Amino acid sequence: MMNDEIPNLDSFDEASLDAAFAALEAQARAAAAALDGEAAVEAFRLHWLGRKQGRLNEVSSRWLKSAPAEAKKLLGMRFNALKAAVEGLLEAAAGSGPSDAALAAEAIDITLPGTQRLTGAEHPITRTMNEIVSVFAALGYSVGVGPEVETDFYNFECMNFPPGHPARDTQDTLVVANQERRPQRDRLLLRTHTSPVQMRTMESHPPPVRIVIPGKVHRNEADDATHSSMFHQVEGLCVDTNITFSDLKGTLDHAMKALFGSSVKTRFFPSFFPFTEPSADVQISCIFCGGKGCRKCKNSGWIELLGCGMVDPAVFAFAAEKQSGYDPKKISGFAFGMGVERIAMMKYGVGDIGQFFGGDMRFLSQFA
Ligand code: FA5
Repeated sequence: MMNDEIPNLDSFDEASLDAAFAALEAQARAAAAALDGEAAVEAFRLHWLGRKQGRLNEVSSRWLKSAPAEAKKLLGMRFNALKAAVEGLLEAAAGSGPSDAALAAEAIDITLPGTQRLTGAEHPITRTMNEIVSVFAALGYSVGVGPEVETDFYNFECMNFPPGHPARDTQDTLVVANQERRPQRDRLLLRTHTSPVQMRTMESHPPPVRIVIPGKVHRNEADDATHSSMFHQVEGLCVDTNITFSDLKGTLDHAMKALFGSSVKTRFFPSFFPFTEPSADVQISCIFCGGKGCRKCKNSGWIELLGCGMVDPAVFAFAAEKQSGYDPKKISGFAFGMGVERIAMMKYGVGDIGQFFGGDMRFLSQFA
């Protein structure tokens, strides 16, 4: 960018002025043609148009000031023309973007394979839980949720497990530490089942109620192939006038057929839960051998899948403290609760419950 110093002018006739200005414009054009990058364009601007040390400023002070009065007009016109030419060059250089060489250096090879992003997929437990919920949603059930950290009252007492009742031992419980000073019913624990949400629903909604409640539960149990200390359940509750055990059987038989195929049979075995009376365990015909007997069903032809029963009047009595409509003389209902992992293991032929939670992508990607 270094050009010669601006020479002094000896003669100010038209031809000399033309030659002097043409020489300067040629210098500017040559410099502008070689510009590469923003920094070079800025240097060009300063070199030619800079207020104090720019070449045009120097032309002005050297030539205009020493020019005789009659030449000033001619010189001024040429000066303005040169300035306009330099500004034009600058504008073209600034707007023309990076040079071919700069573009070539930055070029990318669009024929190279791209980076593959993994798309997410529903976890098999989430998928199974959603599938169960949608079977009941199609029957007109709404969906509810409740807290995972629950009080002793909701998890046990109002579900008819009084303090010290031996049925509490069937659900070995993880409790929150240092709550000895609280009344027992207010002490916090990790809910051992989704059944407390039955009561939370009834307390906030008068009958009729039809609701399914998916969620996570915790028990202080040693992990093995079919047990986990954290697992998921889907609870169901239906309360209305004239709800009978036949309604319960018909509903669950339909749900099992929807989940496992229309050839599946169900049978109901007497069982015990403090919050239902009568209570039953539901078994389905073995989906692996069609009921003939195999290793999976321990040669019985049946697999136990969930618990259920008619809502115990003692549970309605707790609900009626907040919602008078739950008068067991006027209404009745059924409830059920199923383990999501057990159902997912059956549906997908998974032999070890721990695989759902191990985070092994080789296992999980099979469900993507
Ligand atoms: C209950 O939890 C009752 N609340 C179910 C119920 C609801 C009965 C409403 C009547 C009316 P149970 O403890 O059997 O019941 O557990 C229900 C299901 O959870 C079991 O059938 C099983 O599939 C699953 N389950 C229980 N413990 C575990 C565990 N440690 N790991 C994985 N799944 C489990």
